[in-house]
Amino acid sequence: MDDLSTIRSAALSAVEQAADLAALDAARVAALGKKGSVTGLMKTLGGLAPDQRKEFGARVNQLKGEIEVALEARKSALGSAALAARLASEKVDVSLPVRPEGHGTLHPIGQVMDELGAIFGEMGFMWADGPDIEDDWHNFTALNIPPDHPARQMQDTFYLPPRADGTPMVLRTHTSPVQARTMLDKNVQQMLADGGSLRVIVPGRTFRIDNDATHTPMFHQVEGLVIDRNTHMGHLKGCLYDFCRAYFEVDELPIRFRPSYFPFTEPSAEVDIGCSWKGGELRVGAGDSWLEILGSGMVHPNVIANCGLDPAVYQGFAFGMGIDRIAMLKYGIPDLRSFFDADLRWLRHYGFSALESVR
Ligand code: 2NL
Repeated sequence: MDDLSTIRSAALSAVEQAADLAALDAARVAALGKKGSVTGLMKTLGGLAPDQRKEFGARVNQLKGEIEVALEARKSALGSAALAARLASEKVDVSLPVRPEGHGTLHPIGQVMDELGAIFGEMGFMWADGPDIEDDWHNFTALNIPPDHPARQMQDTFYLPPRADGTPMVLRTHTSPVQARTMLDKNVQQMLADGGSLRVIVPGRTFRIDNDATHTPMFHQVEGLVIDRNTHMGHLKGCLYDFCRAYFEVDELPIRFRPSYFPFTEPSAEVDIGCSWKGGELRVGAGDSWLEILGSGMVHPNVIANCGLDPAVYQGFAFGMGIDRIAMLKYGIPDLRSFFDADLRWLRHYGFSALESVR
């Protein structure tokens, strides 16, 4: 039938020539839509004799199928063309040099904290954090510092308004309250009861009322604690020898232990490393001078008991040092106060690239 073949070629050429998806949809509506040419042919079927209807109906249906296949094919061809055009126009030149964006550096204190985490981490210590604002029990009493101890005086400690229940609050004067909280932790106590040992370091901010060339009201400390049933002074010495050699990167580092006093350890010892001041410049690991690095000792039985452990069963050692101080010594930073000036020129000089970090 002429009518059918005219409609066929018009519909198929409209599909073939559609330049975009909108034109393609217009071609679909023109053939198969409610008022479309093929739909119009369908509508004439009702007026035909039954045998003609069957034969013509089959041909119209076939045409409808043919147009649908052509629509699909054109649609996917238009899609690939659009993608190819986008790929061509959105080309990225990867050979262009990067823009000179500024990038930050790590503050020496953060760098040293990372180093401490790496060195003690290899020795099996975990890292613990705790609050800067402490109650007076965790900061002093638990650590065997009695109420009349000079460390508690207003001149040394920042006192805060008490809690609603009257508990006196302070800015922590050392990180020891975090070790106390760790020993009091029920999971840690279970782990010890099961025969394990506790090894923890606590790097963090600490606060004292002090402000001169060698003291800032906020400073940084790292303390370490080991608790089990057998740890003794020999382990303390071995651990601190290994730490000093790893941190200062000197294999033959002279180290000496001097008797000392801390309320929370008994016996207590301060640790010095050998150094020289030849030509006014500090060299660690050689020479005839000594430099005090850290304080240490066997944990006082009162501290063990205050932290919920039986001092007849458990013992251990602890140590503490100033992070700012060991950072100055290792990286030759002359003035403590410059750490906290937030001066970009200083940071560009003493800061560390994130890629140099030990993490
Ligand atoms: C120093 C000395 C030290 C500790 C800190 C400690 C903590 C607990 C129990 C026992 Cl929970 N001791 N800490 C022990 C000895 C020395 O620090 O000169 N710090 C800057």
